[in-house]
Amino acid sequence: GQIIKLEDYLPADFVIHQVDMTFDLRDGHADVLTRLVMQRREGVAAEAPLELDGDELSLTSLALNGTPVSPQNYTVAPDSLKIDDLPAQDQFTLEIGTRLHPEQNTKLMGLYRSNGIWCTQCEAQGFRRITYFLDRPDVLATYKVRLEADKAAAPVLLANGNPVASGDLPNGRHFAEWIDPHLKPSYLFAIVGGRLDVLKDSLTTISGRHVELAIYTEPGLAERATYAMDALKRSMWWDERRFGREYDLDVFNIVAISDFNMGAMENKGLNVFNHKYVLLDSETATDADYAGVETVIAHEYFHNWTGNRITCRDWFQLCLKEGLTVYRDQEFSSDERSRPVKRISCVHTLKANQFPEDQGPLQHPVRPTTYREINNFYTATVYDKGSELVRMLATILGEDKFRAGMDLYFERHDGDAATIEDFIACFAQTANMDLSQFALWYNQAGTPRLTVSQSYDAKAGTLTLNLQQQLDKGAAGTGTLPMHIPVRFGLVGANGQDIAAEAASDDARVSGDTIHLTTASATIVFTGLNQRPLLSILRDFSAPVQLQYEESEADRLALARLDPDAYGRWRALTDLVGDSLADAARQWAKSGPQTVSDTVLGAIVEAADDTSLEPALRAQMCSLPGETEIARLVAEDVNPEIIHTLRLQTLARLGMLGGETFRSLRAELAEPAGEFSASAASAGRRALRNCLLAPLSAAAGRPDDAAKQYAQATNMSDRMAALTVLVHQFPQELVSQDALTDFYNRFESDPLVLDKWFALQAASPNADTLERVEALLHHEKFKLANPNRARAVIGGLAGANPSVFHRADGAGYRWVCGVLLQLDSLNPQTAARMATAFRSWRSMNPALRQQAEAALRQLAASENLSRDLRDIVERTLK
Ligand code: HT7
Ligand code: ZN
Repeated sequence: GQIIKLEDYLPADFVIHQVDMTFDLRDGHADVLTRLVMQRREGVAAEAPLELDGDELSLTSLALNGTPVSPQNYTVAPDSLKIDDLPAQDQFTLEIGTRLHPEQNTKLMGLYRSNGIWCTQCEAQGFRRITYFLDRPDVLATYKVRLEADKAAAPVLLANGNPVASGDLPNGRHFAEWIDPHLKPSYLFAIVGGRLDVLKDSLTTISGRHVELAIYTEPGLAERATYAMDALKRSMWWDERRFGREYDLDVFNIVAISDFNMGAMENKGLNVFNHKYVLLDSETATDADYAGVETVIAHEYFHNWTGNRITCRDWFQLCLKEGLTVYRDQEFSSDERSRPVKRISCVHTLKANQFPEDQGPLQHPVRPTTYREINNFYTATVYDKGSELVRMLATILGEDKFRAGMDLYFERHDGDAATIEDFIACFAQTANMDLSQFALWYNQAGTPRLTVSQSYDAKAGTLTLNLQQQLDKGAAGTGTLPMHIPVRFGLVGANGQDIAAEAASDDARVSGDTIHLTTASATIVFTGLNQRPLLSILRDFSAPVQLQYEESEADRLALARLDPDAYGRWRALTDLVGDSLADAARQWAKSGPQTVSDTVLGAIVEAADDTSLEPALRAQMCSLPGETEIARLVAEDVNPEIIHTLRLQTLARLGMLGGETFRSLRAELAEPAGEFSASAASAGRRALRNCLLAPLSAAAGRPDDAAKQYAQATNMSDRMAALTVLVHQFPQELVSQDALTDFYNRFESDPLVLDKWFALQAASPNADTLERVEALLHHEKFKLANPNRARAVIGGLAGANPSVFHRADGAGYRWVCGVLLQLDSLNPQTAARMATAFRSWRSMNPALRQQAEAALRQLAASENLSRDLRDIVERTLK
């Protein structure tokens, strides 16, 4: 496939001032008439033709200024339309007719039907599947849209912007017209039509604008959008208070859709969501689902300013909207919930998803410079590392200067298609700082190693810290220059309080609680210390680096107990537990079974029981790292089978050691029936109670507690926690099979809950899982074309079941590749995303590496691979 390069960027030859579209929606096909008011950009050669993008399109008419274009003057193909002989300077109108077949659109890009509902997905390049267009984010226009459909089939007709007209038409049809007064790129275009229920509300913005809010769902489900609506209103208020950003239309509509490639889409005034991120109640959704809905609702809403009003000049700048908007949604959740708990969960996600990407074959900088398929760049690096870069900027500048930079960005670039350079320039100006070294973070791929060593001189009362940064060249081949790394820290005294740290001779590299490391190596001396402090390093995970720090077990244990910074306590304990498990796994592979020390497990028990900490944090501290996480720490020659057994045995030993404590905690934390609250505090108590069930059950070697919890559960968090223990720890027991059957019978008609049922079985670490998963593919409720269902089964196995995916005989790899090939013919984007499960194949042991490579090479040899899947497979093999 063709490689697109950032360095080749040129503005389009033509501008589009106005877009008017009419959609005639019918069963079987949709006719689209698009009227573009265009003009050649100043300075462009008069003879330059107009080249429009298309994708699988069929042209039905073409007229220039009202007159059909003669066939000699244009060349048309499904993926392009080239028109010659256009006016040299004047404005002209181009009318383009296209016929679409939404029911056959299984790629779910462009116009498609989901359970009968007409809906669109245009980011990144879906608009070109609706009409021929300059389908690029720097072409901004205002849009007017008219929708016509059968009134019974589609009583609701929605588009971007504000509604301006509606009425009846002959033959039981009707129409609706919408105008979006804001300039927007085509990727933010959306229409929806169908039989939909609605949950309505309204809000008055800070300047007094009345906004009608509506969440549309499939029939009968609107009530389940209540929490999403509440999250939306809180998001709108928060953006006003925290960033001074106000909403700008009369309506804000959200539509929940069953078939959707990603989480949600921020189309102007008409967000379209995967229904997973809208529909909730306590019986069908876990606390994690609630938190996910809050985050995604906020994220898409925040895009209204960071993404929509200020968009990206080109797709290389994707992190400009995504990294920044993730930062904003994380800040929102931190303010709404618990800041340390949110931060820990983000760091956990970053390490689990972004670190392997950054350290493997799919590595790319936060702002990439080349791509073959842009859909494959909606990655953890662009989103999550992108957010970390914004957070570092806030740390380096401080709250006020950061806010001033954001204000300038909003003011200077409102209505623009901007770049990362534009963004950084705003902060450089308001802070009066040279941020060119910081900007390297956007261009240099990879996770820098931050090596820290310390020495304490009791006589002199000094602590000398040495910090070194090193970035290795990885798959992306980008630069390795030292970057600006803000390292937050604390010096903790024996009494558990921070000691005021004085850097020798007012070292300018130390400012408050932050060391600004800008060189490859730095030595910093702290003076005036009358005791050896505990070094609490990289607090708040102030930079996305791999910390290499020879820290004694005693120091880690002490920090896990004493650090006044909650993140610091979690960091010390999880590093201790993680390293202990990784060391044991490595050693096991060499010389047989190993265990983690009782001291380490005792620290977990102590954290679980520490009532000075909030329960959600205690749950984070006492959950053992997952198998994939342990594999990441082992780093090379990984044996997933050993890790699986080691983890299960460690869980059992933790359950033995914590027995009494864990049981009484579970009793204390039990919630009186009928008193469900979705609040973060209640969710935290459930999280702590539920995370103790796994070790207790493993220690008992019996499913009784889990079976009892399953039977008595009154909410989905408790039910899923119990069912997970049953299915994963006691797969052969009758109670486990009965519980699975009960779960199915209860929720058979609820697709979102059924996804959990499919995923849980695919993630079950058993000898017969592959056979069971194969059978699931033939289950009457399995539909490969539905991305959530496909992700549940393929992702459940490839992403959440390491000991089966990495089976020694390679059957797991072959099974996944086989299903991916089938999925690719329906939905390349989803297939490509699932294929990234192979990204760490080189860290496996030699026998597994060989199996993985063989399976991938066989997949690569398939003739009809999509560009999406081929791009991932070929880069993974490189
Ligand atoms: N900006 C949205 C990205 C998105 C997307 C991208 C490619 C294909 C389908 C898609 N659906 C949504 C989501 C977001 O980050 O807010
Ligand atoms: Zn986004």
